[in-house]
Amino acid sequence: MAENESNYNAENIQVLEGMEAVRKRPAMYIGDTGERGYHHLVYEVVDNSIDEALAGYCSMIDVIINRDGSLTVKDNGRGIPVDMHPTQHRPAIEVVLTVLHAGGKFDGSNYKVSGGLHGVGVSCVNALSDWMKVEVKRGGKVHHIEFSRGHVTKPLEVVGECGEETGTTVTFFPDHTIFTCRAFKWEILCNRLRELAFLNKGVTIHFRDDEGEAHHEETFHYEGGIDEFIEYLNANKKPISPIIHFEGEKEGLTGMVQAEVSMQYTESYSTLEQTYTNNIHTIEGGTHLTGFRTALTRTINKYGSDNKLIKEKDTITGDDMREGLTVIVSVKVPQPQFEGQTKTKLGNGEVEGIVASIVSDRLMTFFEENPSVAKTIIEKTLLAARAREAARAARESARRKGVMDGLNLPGKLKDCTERDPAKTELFLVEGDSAGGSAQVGRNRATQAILPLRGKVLNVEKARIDRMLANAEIRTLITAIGCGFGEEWDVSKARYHKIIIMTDADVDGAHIRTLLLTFFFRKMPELIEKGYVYLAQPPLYKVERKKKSEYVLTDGELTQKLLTLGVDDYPVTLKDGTKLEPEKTKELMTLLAEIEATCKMLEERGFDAKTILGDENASGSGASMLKKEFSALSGFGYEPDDYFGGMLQKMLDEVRTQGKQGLSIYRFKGLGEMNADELYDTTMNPERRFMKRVKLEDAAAADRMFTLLMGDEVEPRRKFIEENSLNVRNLDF
Ligand code: 0RA
Repeated sequence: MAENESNYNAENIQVLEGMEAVRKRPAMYIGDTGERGYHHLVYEVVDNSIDEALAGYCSMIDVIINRDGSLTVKDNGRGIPVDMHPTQHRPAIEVVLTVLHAGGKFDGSNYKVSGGLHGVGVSCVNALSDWMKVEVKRGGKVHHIEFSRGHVTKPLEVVGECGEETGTTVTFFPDHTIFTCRAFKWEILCNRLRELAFLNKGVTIHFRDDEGEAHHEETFHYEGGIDEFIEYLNANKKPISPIIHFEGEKEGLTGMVQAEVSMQYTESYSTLEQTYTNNIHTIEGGTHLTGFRTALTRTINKYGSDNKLIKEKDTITGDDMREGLTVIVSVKVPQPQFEGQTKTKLGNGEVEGIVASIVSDRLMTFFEENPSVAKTIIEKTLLAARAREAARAARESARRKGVMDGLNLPGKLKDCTERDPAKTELFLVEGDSAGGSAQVGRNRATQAILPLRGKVLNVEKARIDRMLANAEIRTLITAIGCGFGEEWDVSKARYHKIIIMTDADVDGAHIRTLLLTFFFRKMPELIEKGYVYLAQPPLYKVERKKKSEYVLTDGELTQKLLTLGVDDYPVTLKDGTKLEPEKTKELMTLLAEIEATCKMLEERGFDAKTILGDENASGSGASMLKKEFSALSGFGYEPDDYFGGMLQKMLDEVRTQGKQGLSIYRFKGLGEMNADELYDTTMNPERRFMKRVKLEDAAAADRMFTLLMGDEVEPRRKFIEENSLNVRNLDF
C-alpha cells in the first residue's frame, strides 16, 4: 500500500492493522454480514451527514442507490477537511476514512451525539467496501480521493472549482466477499431514512433508487419532528387526545441530557412505544423508557385521585394506562451506555430520573389545562383495568376447571409424544378436513395438530376479556402453553415451531393474517424468538410418465413448462442467429414475464401497448413493462413483434410443447390432499418449504396491522387499491 519507503511509518502500519481488523471480524464492528450489516453501512455514512445537520451546517442529504448497486450519500455540509493532518502527515480526509474512530471532529468542540448503532464511523464502511470514492467541495475547490478495501488507490487531488459551495459526496460498493447480502433494499432504507428525518426536524433527506425494477423516489422533511412521527404512526387509528409534546434538558453525569417526548392516545387496544438514544432505535428500551413509564403512571394516578376520577377500589396497572397509547421518547446522551442482548437497551441510570421529571411536570400541567382530555384518557384506562380484571376472573375459573393449563389440553389438539419443545412442532391447520389429513399423515412423535374451525377472532378489534371468551383463542393459548397476560412465560412454550398451515387462497390468507395479528399483538415474543412459521403447501401436482412432482408457485410451473418445451424448439432470431436451448429458455421466460405484466395492466384497465409508447407513464407496472421490453430488444425484437402476435404465438407453442405428456393438477385447498401427500409436500421436515416469520420493524408492523385489521375502512380501501397494482396475481 505504501507509495514509497518514507511513507511507511508507524501510523501507516496502524491504519493497515485497523482496516485489516475490521475485515477480519466485520461482525464485531457492524453487527453482522447479512442484510442488517449491509444496510448498516449506509446508516454509518448518513450519520455523518446528520451530524453536520445537527451542528447547523447541512440542510440537504441525498441518498441514491446507483444502477451498478453502489450507493451514494451526498450532503451540503462543511465537507470533510482536506488539509494536512498535523501529526499524521497526510490529508485529514485520509485519516477520517482510514483510521478507526477518527470520524468525529478533531477539535472536540462539538461532542458527537449521533452515530450509528455501533458508532464505528465511516472508516469501517471504507474497510468493508470493494471501492469507495469521495468528493469534497471545500475552500472553493472540488477534491477527489478513492479507496479499495480501506486503502488509498487514488490519492487526494483537486479536480475542479466550486465557488462558495461546500459538501461531501461518498459513493461505495460493499465488498461482496464479506457480505452475504447482494443489494440495498428500498423498503429497509426508506423506513430508516424517514425515521431519521422525523428525529431530526428540519433536515431534508431525498432518497432515490436508480437500480431496482421500479424507479422509486421520496423526500422526507418534517418541520414537526417527532410530533409528525406520531401522526404517521397513528394514521390508521382514531385519536382520542391531541398529540402531547414535552421537551427539556438537564445536566447528567457526562454532560447535558436532552429529552423529547411526543404522545397520543387512540381508540386502539394496543400500545406502541418507540424509544431512541442519539437517533439510535433502542429496541430493548432502557432507562429513558422506564423514566417515561414511571412518570405516566405517577401522573395519571395523582391527577385521577385528586380529581376523584380514580377511586380507592380501582386497581390500575401501568399496562392499563398505556392501552391505546403511541409514544416516542427521544433522548440525546453524551456518552450512552448500551446493554442487553442486541445492545439496544439504554443503561445510563441518571437518564431515568431526568426523563421522569420532565414528563411528570409537564404532563400534570397538560392535564390541568385540558381536563376533558384527561378525563377521556382516564376513562379508557379504567375500561382497560376492568377488562383485565374480568379476564383474570375468567382465567381463575377456567383454571379451577383445568382448562387453561398444559395439564388439561384441549380435546381438539392432537398432541405429539415427545416432550422436549426444541424437538416439537405445532401445526395450526385451517379446516377439519385438512386437519384430519394432517393428523393421519404426521409424525406422531414430534408433530402436533390443532385444527381451527372457521375464522379466528380479530384481536385488533377485541379487548382482552372478549378475546379470552373466544373458545378458539383459548384453545390456542392452552396448546402453546406460555399462559397469557400477567402469567405469560415464553420459556413454557410447548413447541419451538408453531406452523400456520392454511390454504393457498384468499380465505387461507385471511386466516393466516388473523393468526399473525394474534401472535404479533398478544405473543410477540414467540415471533422474536423465531418460533412462528408459515407452511408453504404446493399449488400444483404435475405428473409425467407416472412420476409425480409438486410445484410451489405459478412462476415455478411456468419455468418447468418452458424448460420442457424449449427442447426440440429451434428459434432463429431476425439476424439469423440460432439460439441455444439455454438462451431460448431465457427468451421464453422474458416473454412469460411480459405476458404477465400486460395481463396485470389490462385487468386494471390499462392498455399495455399505449403505456409502452407513453413517455410520461409512471408507476411500477409501467416501469416494469419498459424494462422488460428493453431486455427484449437485446434479442433483436421490437414491441410490435410481441403485440403483433408473433412472439405470443411462439410462447404458446413452447408452453403447449412443454405440456405434452404432462398432467397438471391445481390444488384448491389443503383438504384435497390425502394424508401422505400433505405430509410429503408440506410437513416432512426433510422436504418441506417453510417461511419463518420475522419482526424487523415494530412501527411498520404496527401500522400495517392497524391498517389491515383495524376499524378505519377508508385507509384500508386506499391501501388495497394502491397496492393491487404491485401484485401480479391476486388470487395467490
Ligand atoms: C471531520 C471534521 C469536520 C467535518 C467532517 C469530518 C464531516 C464528515 C462527513 C462525512 C459525510 N459528510 C461529512 N461532513 C463533514 C468539521 C469540518 C470543519 O470544522 O470545517
